[in-house]
Amino acid sequence: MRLSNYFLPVLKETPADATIASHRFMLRAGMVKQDSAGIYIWLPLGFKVLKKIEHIVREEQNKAGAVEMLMPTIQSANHWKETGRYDAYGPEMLRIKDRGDRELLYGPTNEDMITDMFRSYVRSYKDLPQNLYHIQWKFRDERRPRFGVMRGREFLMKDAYSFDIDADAAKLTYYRQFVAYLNTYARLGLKAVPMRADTGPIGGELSHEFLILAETGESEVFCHKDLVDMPAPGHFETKDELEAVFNERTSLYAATDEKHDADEFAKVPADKQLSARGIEVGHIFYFGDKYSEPMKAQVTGADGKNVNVMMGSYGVGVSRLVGGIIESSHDENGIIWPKSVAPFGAGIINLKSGDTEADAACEDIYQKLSAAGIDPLYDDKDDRGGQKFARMDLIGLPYQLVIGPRGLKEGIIEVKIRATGEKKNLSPADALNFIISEFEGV
Ligand code: 5CA
Repeated sequence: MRLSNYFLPVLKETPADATIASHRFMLRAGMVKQDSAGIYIWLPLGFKVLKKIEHIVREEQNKAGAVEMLMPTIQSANHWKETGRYDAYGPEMLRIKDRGDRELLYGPTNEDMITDMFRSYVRSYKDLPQNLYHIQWKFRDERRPRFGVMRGREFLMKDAYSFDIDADAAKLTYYRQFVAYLNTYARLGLKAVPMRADTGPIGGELSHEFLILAETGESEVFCHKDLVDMPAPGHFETKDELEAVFNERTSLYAATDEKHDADEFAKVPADKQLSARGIEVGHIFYFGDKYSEPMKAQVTGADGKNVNVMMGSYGVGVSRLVGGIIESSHDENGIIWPKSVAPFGAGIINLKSGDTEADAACEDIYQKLSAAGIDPLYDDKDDRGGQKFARMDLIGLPYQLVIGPRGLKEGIIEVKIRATGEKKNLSPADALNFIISEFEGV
């Protein structure tokens, strides 16, 4: 992409109401624009990152055996009346009436709708297990939308819903999602810690929130320090393997404030006790027949008797993750994208647009990086060098190639690694190879 063709409305000034780094940088880097409280326009740069996160979440869901579908944003109130949640959900739910005075709502979550869908097709234990997910916009009329996309009113969520024959089978599904979540966050460059959590309006007894530690996080958390740096588990299939990962990660203390047990926490060695703040980037639930019982979502078991299907749901805050990743990866100059979600792989800065040699060298490397699938952003604009550097640091692409007439005379261009600030003077061919090799396996 050539910057002269792109839409990147970078702001010089920090917007006054943006109090945390991710919010500030998302506004300044032209990633989002607030349209009304908690509702954002996703500008091209922000949209690109959102789609990359979505893609990784999708791949890991598919690997874990979940099947993608799409439910509508607007739901009939009838499903919610049947489960008793229409009244229970409260003012966070945006209630709508159509022209025929029928009650509708903008979905804050989809348990009720999917349980209704499921019961109309599935009859037998032979059709189980099933785990269906979608990646869809939600609306919650939050009392205090804040921190930009972190606590929005309209936000993008991946939500999966599982159906099993009994509690044991459902717990295995829960473990499988638990492991998939650990792998997902690791691919996003995050250290997310699963913690015992309150189930709130979704319900059930068993649930884990996945939190990334950040001073600006909204949740208060307590955990064993060793959980923070545990590597991604990798992919597993068997019950024993999945259960082993689950047990390993849950044997150490980790809880959000609502589930915190000071006596249990005191048993953690003092030098391993971590009390911190965190950003909730996902939440998984096992709630058995909370929805299948009132909705009579039953299948016939092997013994010929009808039983309620046992369910769980599994949410990832896709749009919140854009802010969460920035919160955990930035410096005073701007964002530092992990390679896996960077909106462009590398930025090319032409220090003298209009100079025949500089233009030709930039153009050549731009073509070659594009052909190699690096998806570069070429700053071909006619701005001052300082302005180009600041803009490139702000938008946080992992690599910068700085190309100007002076270096070219010596046969070199400068490669800057955004995360460390390290600079290398390389021939254009070596610079190209270096960047391509850095993206191997990403
Ligand atoms: N149906 C269940 C799981 S599929 C559910 O709705 N869970 S949830 O309420 O915990 O939301 C799932 C994830 O969505 C949260 O972990 C959080 O990362 C994200 N999320 C929730 N509310 C907001 C919000 N107002 N703005 C941005 N992200 C949000």
